[in-house]
Amino acid sequence: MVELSSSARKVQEALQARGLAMQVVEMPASTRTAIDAANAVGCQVGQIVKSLVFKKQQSGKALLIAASGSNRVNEAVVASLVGEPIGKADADFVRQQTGYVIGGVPPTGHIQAIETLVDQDLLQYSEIWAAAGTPNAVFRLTPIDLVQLTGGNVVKIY
Ligand code: 5CA
Repeated sequence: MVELSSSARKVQEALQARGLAMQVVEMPASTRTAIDAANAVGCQVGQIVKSLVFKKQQSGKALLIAASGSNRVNEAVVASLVGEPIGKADADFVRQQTGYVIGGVPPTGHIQAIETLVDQDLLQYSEIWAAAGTPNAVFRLTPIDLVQLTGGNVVKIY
């Protein structure tokens, strides 16, 4: 078994710590974007979980949206769900809040707990794939696993 890089290992350990058997895999090809990840894994783009970090504009807190790879977040819709405007986070904020770089941000295993919303469109699939710490690491899970792992509310994001 090939050893995982340190960021991917952190995600694997976070899953293990929760008693979950999911396996982080490092792919030979890039999984930096949802399209890359779908090509690398051989699934539909919609089955890729994008872990998108936003900043709540009043509280300054991070909000993670676990979105289907084929969807775009409507910031106005989400703002009304969370009760304040949201804006896209910059790369530094993402790193500081999650502990991971853009393109590898996982939906769980962050350096601190982050309020999360889960895109309801992910629930139509029997299996989905999420980033696992680096731009070529992913793990397979079910939508129910995602909801449990993140503690996120399942919502319509557009
Ligand atoms: N590994 C893949 C699939 S699991 C992945 O992480 N996809 S992603 O969509 O969650 O992450 C890439 C996202 O990061 C892009 O959709 C985009 O919203 C965001 N992003 C890319 N570049 C920047 C940037 N410079 N600043 C802020 N956000 C960015």
